[in-house]
Amino acid sequence: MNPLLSLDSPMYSAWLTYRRRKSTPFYPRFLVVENGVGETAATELREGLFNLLGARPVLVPEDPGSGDGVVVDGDPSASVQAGGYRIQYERNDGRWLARITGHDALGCLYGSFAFLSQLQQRQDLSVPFIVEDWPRMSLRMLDHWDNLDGTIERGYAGSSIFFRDGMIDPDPSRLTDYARLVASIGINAVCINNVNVHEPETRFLAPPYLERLRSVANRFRAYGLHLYLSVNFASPMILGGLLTADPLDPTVAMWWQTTAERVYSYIPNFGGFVVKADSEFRPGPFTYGRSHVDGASVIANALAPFHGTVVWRCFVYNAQQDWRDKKIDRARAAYEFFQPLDGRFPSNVFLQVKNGPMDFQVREPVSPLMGALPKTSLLMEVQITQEYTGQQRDLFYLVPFWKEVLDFTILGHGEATTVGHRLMQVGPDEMRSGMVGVANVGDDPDWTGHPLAQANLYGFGRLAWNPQLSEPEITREWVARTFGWDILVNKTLETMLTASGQIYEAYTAPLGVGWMVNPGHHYGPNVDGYEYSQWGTYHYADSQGMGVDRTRTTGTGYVAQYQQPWRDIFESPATCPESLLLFFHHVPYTHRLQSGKTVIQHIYDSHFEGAANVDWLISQWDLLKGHIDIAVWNRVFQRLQQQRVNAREWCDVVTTYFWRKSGIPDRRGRLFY
Ligand code: GCV
Repeated sequence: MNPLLSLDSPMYSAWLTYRRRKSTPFYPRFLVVENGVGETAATELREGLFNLLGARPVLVPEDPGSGDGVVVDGDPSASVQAGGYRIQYERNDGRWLARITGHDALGCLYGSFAFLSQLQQRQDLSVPFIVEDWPRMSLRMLDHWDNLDGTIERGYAGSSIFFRDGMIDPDPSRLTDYARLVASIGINAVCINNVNVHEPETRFLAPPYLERLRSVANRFRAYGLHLYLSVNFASPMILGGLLTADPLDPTVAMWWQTTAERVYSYIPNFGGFVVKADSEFRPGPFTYGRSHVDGASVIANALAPFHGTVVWRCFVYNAQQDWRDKKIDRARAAYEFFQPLDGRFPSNVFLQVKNGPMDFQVREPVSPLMGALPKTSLLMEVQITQEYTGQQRDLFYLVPFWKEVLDFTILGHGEATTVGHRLMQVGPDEMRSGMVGVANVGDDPDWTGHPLAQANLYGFGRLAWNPQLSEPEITREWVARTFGWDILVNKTLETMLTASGQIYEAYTAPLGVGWMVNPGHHYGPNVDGYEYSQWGTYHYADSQGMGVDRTRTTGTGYVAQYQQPWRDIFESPATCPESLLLFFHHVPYTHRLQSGKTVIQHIYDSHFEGAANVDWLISQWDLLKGHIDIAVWNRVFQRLQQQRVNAREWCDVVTTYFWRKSGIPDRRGRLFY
């Protein structure tokens, strides 16, 4: 836990910070919660209304007919979608009534949170209004890469909130606070353990652990969250003592069935299993000459009687590549493995595809698999935790980047659509879809290590709820809900967040080249850190030029995985978006960009500008001193100071590297080393 923020940090309540409104025409005296709505909605409303309006309404069985009040009830016709709701705010005979009608109990809870959020955002209560909303994606999931010892793979906000030193659920009240936080943005599933399932977590499927996991699931249930677990494909051997994990072996199938029965006997609303198989040295069906369909099916069939789901990851590639062999291209791998399997998975299997073909680099094209699995339930995986985007020390607001992916055009059933629409799709044979975010949460008092990184968690939930929400809308909401109403704070923070990703990109990875990071922990610049490695992660910089030729004509052929028009657009350096130029093309340093600058001059300029813009971020933050809680202000200030040092290091290393490599001087004569 980070000692710099105390536990009563205002950032602990995050966007559920309910500040007292100065004035309100609405003073609810009663609250009616119809049968079946659930206690959670009632508790949230009573506490929320008290904090926001100073009124703690009395719970009554029906509208007493006088005084302001809130009525919550369930009515499936209120929204066509599960989890949907309608909020109606009306004035009758001089009294105010807010009616929250959920499609179901979950809709009532989401509607209650939405109502409180409107009050928080100072919705004008003097005019009656009706709002209807519903979750557009069926699965809205957070994945935690947490281990039983409390460590978090790629975690930058302290230790696990789910595990500590071998213990499950070490801090129940924190878990409840987590559940309400993420439910309030519409998350409905949480996988609490690392997809790299080591020996200790493999044992989660055994009774003593299931007993403890049940308490986590119960806490989650009150907030409509389904518990998922990552499982080890070799569990039948490690846990079951079998001699094989071959998915076509009947004893293996039996083992998964018995295990599923056991899990559901402890946790009846259990969500399902997440599986990383045949990826980065994890066991999988390839060991037995079987396919991913075989592997996923044996587990899916065991879960099916309980309506459980398998989330099968497509992050599969050759992690022992010879860097000398320029024909292999890691970017091609996921498509090559999974596109031919479209339509062959059982209906309770989701394929989980990372947003780009590599691995959450600052800039990657959209994975071509997004448009290539029309007959499969599809989840898009994004990384909220900032492994390659500043590790919650540097500021990087991810929503604009995710929006670009969600708005990317693909072909769906022969018609142009967007990735966002594809993920909203509910198709034949119970086909479903959604988004998964690798969580950025730990036990730091502000949850995310960098207070402003909360915006990424919030933004993920909002986009999984509705990918059509705009970036400014989401940003405005988050800032207002978290920091309240102060024009200076709102405007300044919105500007800082919106600019932050481009600033980071400018001082780190030029024109779509990735992987120039220190190996292992992935923080800080190391241009050749992954250049001569086994991981398939190269930029091929030499004295003449740089970038990876992925074209059909002269390169690795990766471009051919895209549907038109992208296949042609990416194929030529003349039409390829410049932000991805070096991802798709190997070009000379003297190649001219649309700006008229050469690639090398662009590298020099963007790095110096990016580093200078961190000073601009600091100057913006300075404006907010006295307008934001001082502990939070100090914490962000300290992070920004660190970012200034990091950006300078990035700038100096990258510019000096390419100057030495190319021998081409900077037109502006800046200092290299
Ligand atoms: C959990 C990247 C990360 C790994 C992560 C892996 C994955 O390679 O560096 O830490 O493993 O992605 O998504 O499985």
